[in-house]
Amino acid sequence: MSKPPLTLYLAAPRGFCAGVDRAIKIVEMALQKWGAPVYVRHEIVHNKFVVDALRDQGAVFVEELDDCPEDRPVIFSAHGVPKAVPAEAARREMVYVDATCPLVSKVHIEAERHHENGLQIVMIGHAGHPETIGTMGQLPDGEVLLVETEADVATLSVRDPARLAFVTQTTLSVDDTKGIVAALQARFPAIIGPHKEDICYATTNRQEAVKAMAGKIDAMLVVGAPNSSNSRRLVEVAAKNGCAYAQLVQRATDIDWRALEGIRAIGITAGASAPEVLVNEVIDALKARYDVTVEQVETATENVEFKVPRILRVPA
Ligand code: 10D
Ligand code: SF4
Repeated sequence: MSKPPLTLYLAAPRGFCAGVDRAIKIVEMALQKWGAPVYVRHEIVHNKFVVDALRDQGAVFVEELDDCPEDRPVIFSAHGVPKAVPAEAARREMVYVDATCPLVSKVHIEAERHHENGLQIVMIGHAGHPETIGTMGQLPDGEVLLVETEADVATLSVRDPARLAFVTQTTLSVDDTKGIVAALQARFPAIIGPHKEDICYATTNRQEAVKAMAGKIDAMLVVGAPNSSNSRRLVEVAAKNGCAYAQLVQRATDIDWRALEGIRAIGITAGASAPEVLVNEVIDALKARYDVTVEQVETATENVEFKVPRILRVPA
């Protein structure tokens, strides 16, 4: 029986960003330098397959510093950590490597600078997400107030409306964040912030590519993990921009084939923490059922690269 035709629009850029690349490299280099086990506080990036592969090489993933022995190195995940975490590691005289993405660290520095200037900070982010916890944890309690929605802005209680700044999580929806920033500026006209927001280049580019294809596809598959903020935003962006069906899949076995019945065009992208091998697995699964024609939708090219910390560049 002949297979039905399917046009597969492949988003570019998709998948690993420079911060994820660097964080994975840090764990691999630490294992080479110090041998196993190397401890990692939190999933180095939000992807089970990346984590499993590193675990196979000798990384041990824990949620708290207290779960690490003092005589083994510990790595902090790409999402960033509250200031108290490296401080505690130093107090316990542990060897630690901070894999926080430099673009997240930039937001930490921004928050500190505003605080030094006497401003209270409003963070736009998702409650409970490790990046939000890390950024808010750069400053004493009460110095950073969290807002998640425009409605939160309306009920926000601040120390002094004339002395405020805002920062954001790096993986938010660009469009939703515009609305929240506008609500903050309307309610607190003196609020200081970055030029637009702190959403990073990788998040912005992946959302742009999805927008460019959303109108011409019947369905969208986003390769990524359920706890990956940037991946989940890509599903929302597809749906909000006219794609009738958008699903987050960790790998090919997650695809809901019933939901895809009758489709003629599909979009594929991957979150910043999703390895390309899983994208290829999803494409191969589609090729097994459809007569696939692949078209790239390239809306930007990326050539960002971050150096690993100096401690890993010198032999043990
Ligand atoms: O949940 P998330 O999008 O913040 O993290 P994930 O590990 O999926 O992707 C990398 C993004 C980081 C480390 C935050 F900027
Ligand atoms: Fe860094 Fe952006 Fe990647 Fe997060 S998504 S790790 S901020 S480059």
